[in-house]
Amino acid sequence: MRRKLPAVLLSAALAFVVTACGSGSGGTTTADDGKITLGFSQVGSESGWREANTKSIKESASTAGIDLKFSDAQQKQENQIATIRSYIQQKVDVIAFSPVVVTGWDAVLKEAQAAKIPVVLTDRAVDSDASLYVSFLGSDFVKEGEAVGDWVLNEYKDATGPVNIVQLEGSVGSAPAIDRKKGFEAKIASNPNLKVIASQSGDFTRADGKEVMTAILKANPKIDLLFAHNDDMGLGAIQAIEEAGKKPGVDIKIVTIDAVKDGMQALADGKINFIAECSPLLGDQLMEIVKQIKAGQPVEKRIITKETTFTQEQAAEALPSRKY
Ligand code: GZL
Repeated sequence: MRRKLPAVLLSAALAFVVTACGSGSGGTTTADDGKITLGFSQVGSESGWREANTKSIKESASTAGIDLKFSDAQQKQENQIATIRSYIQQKVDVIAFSPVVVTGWDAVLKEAQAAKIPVVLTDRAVDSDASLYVSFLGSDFVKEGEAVGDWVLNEYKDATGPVNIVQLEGSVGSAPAIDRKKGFEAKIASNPNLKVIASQSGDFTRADGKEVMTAILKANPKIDLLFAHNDDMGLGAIQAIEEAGKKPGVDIKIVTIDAVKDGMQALADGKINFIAECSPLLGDQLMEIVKQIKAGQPVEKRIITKETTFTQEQAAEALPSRKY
């Protein structure tokens, strides 16, 4: 005859089963309502690109029914590391972040792995071992630098003398700054007339772009071209160039990367000459990856976003339908 379990034991056993079933991969516990919890650490709010990226992440999480914990690190790696540690303590189901710089992530990624919480990199890469994260979702920054370099090679293919180039680099130590510089400089090396006479970080912000370009204009009377690693630094430099009494896009040609609305407007207005796109709309793809991870499905290690380039004519046509 089956002995009846006392009610208190039965309810305790039931509670354990429910809790166990509700647990995510490894030691995480999916929220009581079964919702996936994603902890996201964002670089900051330094540029129009970043604001569009944040909007994409938040809107896509809401649409996907994923419970998003979001933090803005104000471009400080120590803030990102502290936030990732707090997500580990909270036992979120998945951690995703856009690493402000390439180095210094091994320890915290190992802590997440020990806690059996999968990590997804978005937008920027790290130099940690690839076994420490599930996937990278973002752009190929070397290709973006090469696309700008190709335009410059063509623009000055008939130059008979030196073409003086200024480069405004992104945040020091960040993957986009390192790789855009690498792609651009390797591409223009084939024409010895193309000379980078000054190259300095403007930290991807409009204010720093203006400040650095103002100093470079004072020190260099003949500048033919500016390559800014993002639209925002290019827009800051435009202010500096105009305050120096020169015509941006004419006296000093300007090429940038991102293709956010303000950059595309300057391109259509003739103040910028060429932009290579870098899409910030990573939210939907990130939420798909998060759901695949929780469903135990395989995820590609490196997912590169599709991007294009814009001339002044193409910008005028594209502007009305741009999402960011
Ligand atoms: C690129 C992204 C860069 C943008 C900048 O994916 O990391 O950071 O190009 C942004 O506008 O600040």
